[in-house]
Amino acid sequence: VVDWDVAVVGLGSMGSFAFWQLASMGVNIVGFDRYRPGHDKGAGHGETRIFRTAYGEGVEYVPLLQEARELWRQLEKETGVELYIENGGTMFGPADGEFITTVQESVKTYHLPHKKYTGEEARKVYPQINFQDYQVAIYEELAGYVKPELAIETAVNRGEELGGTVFTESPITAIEPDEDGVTIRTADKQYRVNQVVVASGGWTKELLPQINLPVTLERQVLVWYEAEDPKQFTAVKFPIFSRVSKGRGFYGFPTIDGKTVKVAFHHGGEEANHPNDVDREIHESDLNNLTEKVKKYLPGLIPTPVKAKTCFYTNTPDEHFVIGKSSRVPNVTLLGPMAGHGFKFAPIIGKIGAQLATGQQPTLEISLFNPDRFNN
Ligand code: PYC
Repeated sequence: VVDWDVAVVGLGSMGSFAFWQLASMGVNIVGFDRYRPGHDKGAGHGETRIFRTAYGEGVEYVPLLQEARELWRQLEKETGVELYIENGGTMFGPADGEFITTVQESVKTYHLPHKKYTGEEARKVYPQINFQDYQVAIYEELAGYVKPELAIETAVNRGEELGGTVFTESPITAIEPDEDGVTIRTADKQYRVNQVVVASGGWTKELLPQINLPVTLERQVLVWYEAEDPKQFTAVKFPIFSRVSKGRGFYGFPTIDGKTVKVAFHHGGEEANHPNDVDREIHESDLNNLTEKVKKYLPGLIPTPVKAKTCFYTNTPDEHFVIGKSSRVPNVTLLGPMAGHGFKFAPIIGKIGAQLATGQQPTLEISLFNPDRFNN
């Protein structure tokens, strides 16, 4: 006898959306989170997250992003909550850089609405950003930002409304799959389910040691700066931006509070082995390099940080996601780790998780994310 058909372990970015999708299918479903969904202890917080489809990390991601966009809109429609603001996005970097080259390949392959500028042209269109002459900028219409904490809470609430059960403040201490199903344990209880969807990000490695995932955590710091003239940085005037060069990124958002602009580096943070080891304090050294970048690229911001927060990525060796079933464990679907660029995909990854956990073939190609690919 099982307690539920499917359990979702981790109601963060991917898990909350899998929970919604499974509940939408009418599956008898339970979700567990070690904190409260929408918390700031993992990788799903910080007020804003980038959405973009002209993808610099691989052309293969574009169909997933296109369906993710539709599903962001679907959750908004079902709940009446605004989650995705499509204010456009500017990706820029050296013309021959891998990121910009792949952005252009994505645009070309999928006919994505866009404009291409030289650095000099881009400075005229978006004077808020001091594009360099050697850079090119690709402006993409179908880009913008999503609201991470609100999105997670909304997906979980919608899943509950559709019949799902949620346990918050309930850390799972063990996942024990066998040929007939899966036993999952908390500190004082055990439950039996037919299938489990594991979406526990940085905690996945310790929960499923038998998969031996070669992932490492990387601390990241998000920093807010005040704008001299906030009207220049509203979503109407200012797109999200992402500048990648030699594997490291610098990205930012329009103001959402009418005063400050959030920016951050993508990669280049300290490594950690476990979420508990990620340093949550903010240090002077976290802010200095970013402030230098702000001075160089965003002259309309006052280069004194006014707020900062930490989060972490769970990186894979090839920077692609881990999605699917592993041959090492039966009845388990892995949704993540997401290698530091996953949030925007949450609705489609949730849908794929729901398809896999109910024995369906995913409608989109996911072989790039095969959990068995590391051969370790
Ligand atoms: O995918 O654009 C992105 C991103 C920025 C920071 C983390 N991921």
